[in-house]
Amino acid sequence: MFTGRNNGRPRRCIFYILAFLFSQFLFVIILLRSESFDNVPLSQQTKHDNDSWEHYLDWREFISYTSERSAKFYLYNLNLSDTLGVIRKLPSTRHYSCGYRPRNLPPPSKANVSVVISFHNEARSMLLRTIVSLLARTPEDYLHELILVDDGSQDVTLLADLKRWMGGVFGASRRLGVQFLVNRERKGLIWSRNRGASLAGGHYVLFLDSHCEVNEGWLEPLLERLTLSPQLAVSPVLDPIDPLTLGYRKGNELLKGGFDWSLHFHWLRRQLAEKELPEMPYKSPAFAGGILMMSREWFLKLGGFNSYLKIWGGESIELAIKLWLCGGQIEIVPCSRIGHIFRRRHAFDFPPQSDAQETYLHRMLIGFAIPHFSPTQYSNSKIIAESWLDEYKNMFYALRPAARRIPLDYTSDEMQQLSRQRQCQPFEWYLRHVSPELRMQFEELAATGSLRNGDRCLHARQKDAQLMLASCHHGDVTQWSMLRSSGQLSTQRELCLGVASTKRITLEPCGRNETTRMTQRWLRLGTHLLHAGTLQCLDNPLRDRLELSVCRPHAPSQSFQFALEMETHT
Ligand code: LR7
Ligand code: MN
Repeated sequence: MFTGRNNGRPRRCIFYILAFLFSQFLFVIILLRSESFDNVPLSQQTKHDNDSWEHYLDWREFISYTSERSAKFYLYNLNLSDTLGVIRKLPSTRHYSCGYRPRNLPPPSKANVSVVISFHNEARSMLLRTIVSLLARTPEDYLHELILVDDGSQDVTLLADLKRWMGGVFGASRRLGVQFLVNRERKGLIWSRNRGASLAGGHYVLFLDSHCEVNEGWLEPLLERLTLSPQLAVSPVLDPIDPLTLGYRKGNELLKGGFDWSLHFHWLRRQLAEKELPEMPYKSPAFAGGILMMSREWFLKLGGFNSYLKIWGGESIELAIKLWLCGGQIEIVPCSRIGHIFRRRHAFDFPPQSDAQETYLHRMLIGFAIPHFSPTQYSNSKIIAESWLDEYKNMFYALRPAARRIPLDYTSDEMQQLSRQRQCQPFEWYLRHVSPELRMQFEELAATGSLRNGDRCLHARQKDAQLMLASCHHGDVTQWSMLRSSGQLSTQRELCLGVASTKRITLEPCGRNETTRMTQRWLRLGTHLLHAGTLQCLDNPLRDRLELSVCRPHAPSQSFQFALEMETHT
């Protein structure tokens, strides 16, 4: 009996141990399947393994709450975005040597980054992919925090839902902070990014759009450059993601950022110096758009993005100018790659403006149909010109005469004070040392702006490029540029005034070869425009007629005056 009782105890023990282990096993299973990942430590969240993300984050449920379902709303393929998953493998688009080159990085305690993402009406799956790609492909120790600013999105539960999925985890782990900010009323991306940066605690701040995917190893090459020089600002090369197929392509590392005298962003081809490899970091007159990283302290010392700029546009050009003029530099780093969805036009409207003048400009500017051109950008450009261009602002006004009429509740005093404090260079210096392209555009110009004959101006109609004489006060009246060396007279859309074989005046794509150049070549005799091929003068004998006729020195119908005459340079 005793033996029997003694034999029963270990058996019961084994039973209890097995039951305990089984319950633990069940608990772990339940925990892993749990929708909330409150108790999962961050170290597990940032595994560089795509499966772990699929597992812990129930992203399907999160994205299923996307309230607006039309692709038209977002201007990209929403259904595809929803099915792509929260993270996907991206092709390696950088030079193969970028992956194995040893990097000289400071310890994370001296070089961590706060990432600021402001978004307005972004699809949930797209925003999530931006965030997850960032968390999965950034070394944990260098990522100080994520600052998400919901800029008045229509999807009002978005931020709360995001918080629900992410907040507990990141809050508990203390390794990565996440700040969720919301503007109930839309304030624009410039204001939002400034707010994010002012609350950031990392050494560096990175501004990112909300429809990006960072590629493997994006951060290290940027950090390496930034630690060499505290006043440097860097951009990755942007890899285009197609809005329809969401295909990820390699961006071009032979381009740098720049702008023209209308203060519109342009890509500029760069020439490689002898022995310069395309994958090496290179200087750029402007950022590759708005995705940029720099020391937070330096950013704040420069006053951040100019807070007078409204909603969208121009802020990265303004920052680029003041960086260069006030002792900083800009580099593009081809070993760092970030994918960005390039949409053909804005996915959002601009808030209605109360000011009648601006509303007028708005309506007028829609006629311009220049991609990425907005009324706020227009008054934003005026602020940039007034703040930094010194006497060169006349170039801007000659090309954008309507900007003169925009009333601004802004004086450039603040910028001038900053400029004095930081001992910034005059704009002339930028032309000499940073952007020879912009200087050449300036030096190549003989005259520019509207072209007046009597009380009317030569105009190339927007929809069909038909030439006519229109009121000079018409806001979008054509701005012409007369080039010194080629004698071409071109519009901003690179159409040139030419003469067909029938002697008819035409508007045609500006030619680069000698023959077309000859038919597009004009000489100036006082205010007369003499066509080099026919040796006859541009004439407006009747109200809407435009023709060539024998030059008559005092004929008012042959007198054409530009808004801005350039001085001759030596
Ligand atoms: O009112 C708004 N509030 C916002 O938060 C309007 C927009 N946004 C958000 C928006 O959700 C997005 O995440 O701001 C970000 C940028 O707006 P986009 O993506 O509609 O514009 P974009 O890609 O054409 O923006 C380029 O120009 C902007 C000018 O203000 C910014 O500088 C963007 O950062 C910039 N984007 C890039 O640099 C990517 C490459 C494009 C180029 C060249
Ligand atoms: Mn964008």
